[in-house]
Amino acid sequence: MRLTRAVKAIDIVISHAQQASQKAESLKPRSCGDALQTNLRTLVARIPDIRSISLIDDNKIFCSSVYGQLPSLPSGMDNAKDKLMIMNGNNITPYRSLLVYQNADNQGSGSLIGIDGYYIFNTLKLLSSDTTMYLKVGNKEMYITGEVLTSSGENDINSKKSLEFPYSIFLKSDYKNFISYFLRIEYASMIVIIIISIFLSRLYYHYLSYKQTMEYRIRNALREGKIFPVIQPIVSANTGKIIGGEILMRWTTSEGKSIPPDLFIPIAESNGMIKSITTKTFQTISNDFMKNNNIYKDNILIFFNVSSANFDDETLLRDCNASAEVLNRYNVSIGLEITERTTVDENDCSRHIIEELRKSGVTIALDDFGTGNANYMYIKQFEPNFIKIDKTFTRKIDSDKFSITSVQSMLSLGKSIECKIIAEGIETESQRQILYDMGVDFFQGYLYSKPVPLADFFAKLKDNT
Ligand code: G
Ligand code: G
Ligand code: MN
Repeated sequence: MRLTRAVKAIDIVISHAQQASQKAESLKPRSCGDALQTNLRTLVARIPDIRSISLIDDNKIFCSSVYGQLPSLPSGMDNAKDKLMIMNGNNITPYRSLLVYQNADNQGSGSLIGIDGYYIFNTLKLLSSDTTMYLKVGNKEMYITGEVLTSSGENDINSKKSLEFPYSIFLKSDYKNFISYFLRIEYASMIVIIIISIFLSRLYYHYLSYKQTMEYRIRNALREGKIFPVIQPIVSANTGKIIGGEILMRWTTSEGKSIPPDLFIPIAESNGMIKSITTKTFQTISNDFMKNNNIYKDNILIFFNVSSANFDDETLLRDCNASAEVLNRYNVSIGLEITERTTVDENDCSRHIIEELRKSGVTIALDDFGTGNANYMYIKQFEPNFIKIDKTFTRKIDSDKFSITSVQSMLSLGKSIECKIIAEGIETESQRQILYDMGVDFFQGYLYSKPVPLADFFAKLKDNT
């Protein structure tokens, strides 16, 4: 762009010399007299940019606008039209560079026009601004300082050749110039780029540290189905028939390692991911029953574990209602297990949610009863349909007096508030017998089944006669 403008400007300067030579030659000079000299000087005065006009014949200067002694023909000139030559000053202007324009025919007659180098390098200087330009004619180069150098032979790539006259203009690709140009012109952009880079690297840093967090890992695992539900059947104490089951989460990493729920559920509760886990679980289970597509003769009760965080907003309510709509088609109903590990605060929000859940026909069980610190408070708050006896009591039921007393007290509490009792963690026939004799309504434990994939549960339900 700047090169094009420079060539245009220099072309104009040289065209003035061309003009001068045409005018001088049209004077049809024969011999050099006062009249001719005056005419030449008048042309020099009238035509811009030019410094001298000399007339040549037989390759010799015979008349000139220059006062005094006739200048000698610069060496290297031959008969040619529109020929240019850069000179490091001559005897007319010893300290100033000069661009000489020559127009001569085969007999060596014509004219020689001197253009002051000042017009050339000043034009280049004006257009150069930050990167240096220079003019090249033959093997000579004229710089914006006015300096004339013989070409080293290595030229910068960025150049433009004049189409009218035999010269080119080069743009000096000077590293230092480029940096200073960039800093000066692109100063604001640099600041913006630096700020954006800092911002992006901070963002990336946060992203990297976020990737280390459990929140990220849980979110990813949920999306990839690495956190998935299994179900443990719950059976009737009287008939041994499956009446439903408890949904329990499992996490198997890509490397095949399993992360126990005792580890990731409390973390998910503290970072809020538990809500996403709950939502995903309801969706998965509904889909599984839909795929199974079996309408059960006896109602099946599916328990989902929920945490106090699930009572913060209406997500749980929406999840339950959406799932109930699907599950009810198959004669399956929803139960929620409320753990005592973290307490659900009694406030307007939780009260409202519990009330609405009840209206939607959701069954409520108090989980891990007697192990936390909310048991009797929860009775009033949730008016549960079930109390689940924790496996710590079951484990010692045939040896520990305290466990027997605790279970007895839970049974009598259950009777008085019309609440059914489920005993968890039944592993042996002896435990089953004792708890059965005491009056427990339902059993859950390894004696019947470990938590199993939903498909296995559906198969068990088929044989459930
Ligand atoms: O069977 P298991 O060892 O997986 O259960 C460990 C604990 O994790 C249990 O106390 C159970 O209540 C809890 N848990 C399992 N799945 C869920 C779930 O989906 N939500 C909540 N809140 N707790 C769960
Ligand atoms: O806390 P919650 O009751 O929701 O969790 C039930 C837990 O008990 C699950 O981790 C489940 O795997 C485990 N569990 C279920 N049946 C048995 C059992 O018979 N013995 C033992 N030790 N654990 C059991
Ligand atoms: Mn439970």
